[in-house]
Amino acid sequence: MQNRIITLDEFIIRRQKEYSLASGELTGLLRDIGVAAKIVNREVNKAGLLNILGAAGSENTHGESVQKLDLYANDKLIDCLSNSGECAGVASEENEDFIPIMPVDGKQSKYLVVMDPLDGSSNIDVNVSVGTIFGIYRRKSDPSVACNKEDFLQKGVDLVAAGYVLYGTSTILVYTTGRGVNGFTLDPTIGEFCLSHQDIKIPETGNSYSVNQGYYLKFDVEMRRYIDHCSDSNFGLRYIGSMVSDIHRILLKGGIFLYPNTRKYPKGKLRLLYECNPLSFIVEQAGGKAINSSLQRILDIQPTQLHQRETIAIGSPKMVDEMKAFVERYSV
Ligand code: AHM
Ligand code: MG
Repeated sequence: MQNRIITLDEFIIRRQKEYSLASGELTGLLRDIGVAAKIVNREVNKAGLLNILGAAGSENTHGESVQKLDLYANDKLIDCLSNSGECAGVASEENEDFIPIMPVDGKQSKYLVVMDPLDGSSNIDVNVSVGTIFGIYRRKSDPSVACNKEDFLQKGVDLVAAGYVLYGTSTILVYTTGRGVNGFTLDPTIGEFCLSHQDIKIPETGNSYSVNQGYYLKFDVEMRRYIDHCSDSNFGLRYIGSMVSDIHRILLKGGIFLYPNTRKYPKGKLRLLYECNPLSFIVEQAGGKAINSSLQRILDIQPTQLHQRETIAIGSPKMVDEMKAFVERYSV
């Protein structure tokens, strides 16, 4: 058995060497995200010291203004992506519009990042896990000019890479470049993400489901029938309210996550570009499935807006298929 520690940086570089045509840009970009994740992790871990360090919006004891953590994470990620010139633009859940990044030292990057810098941020105040979600696309426009909105409106199936960072009992970064999914746990003693979950495969099925059951009466009848079936089958209900955490559990233990349409969110709540697509890419890479309430594969949906919302059912392949069968049977 191999006990040698493999750091995220080492792993990324090794993978790059397997591609004879790789330019190193994607490698650099993934490493930038790894650095940003460590910085965000440091701040998330300090969140409980709010009363000592100062509440968001106030000034801390050093006279510096204290930012809300989701905005802090957004700024740090954008900083890290801007510094190296490996990224041509960012679209974030926190920004109304995309942000073009100017070339650094004349380097014209062909990659773009879409991200939710701190998903589930309402959980921070109560010490529950939160996460960062990211996706990487190859831009369609000429790299010698600034990127445009159409560059970001690509289907999930065109993702070059996607990942998430879960700030939980440990901090773990999980990513894929379309050739399997690997997880790296942050060892705080050496400040490195170390390979801990190699070639993750989602279980074919599971015995838990994840949905905000408080909205049950607001779901369509076919979704209610499927939820009744989960309950009748004695499946456990697990819902953290932080999608990254729920998906991470499902990836390792099996299960299904649902965010269907409700009266409040007729098209679902979650964002196609920043949440649904990157997580669907990862789950599919691990052998799972992801579809919307109209039974369309998430990764095949053509986005028309940056902040577009989408319904989602994602997780173990057999459970998604079963949900699909319920929708087909009970929808009029
Ligand atoms: P956010 O991006 O504003 O943090 O919202 C996304 C989160 C997901 O992480 C989570 O699964 C969902 O919203 C919870 O929503 P609800 O409270 O409606 O169940
Ligand atoms: Mg979010």
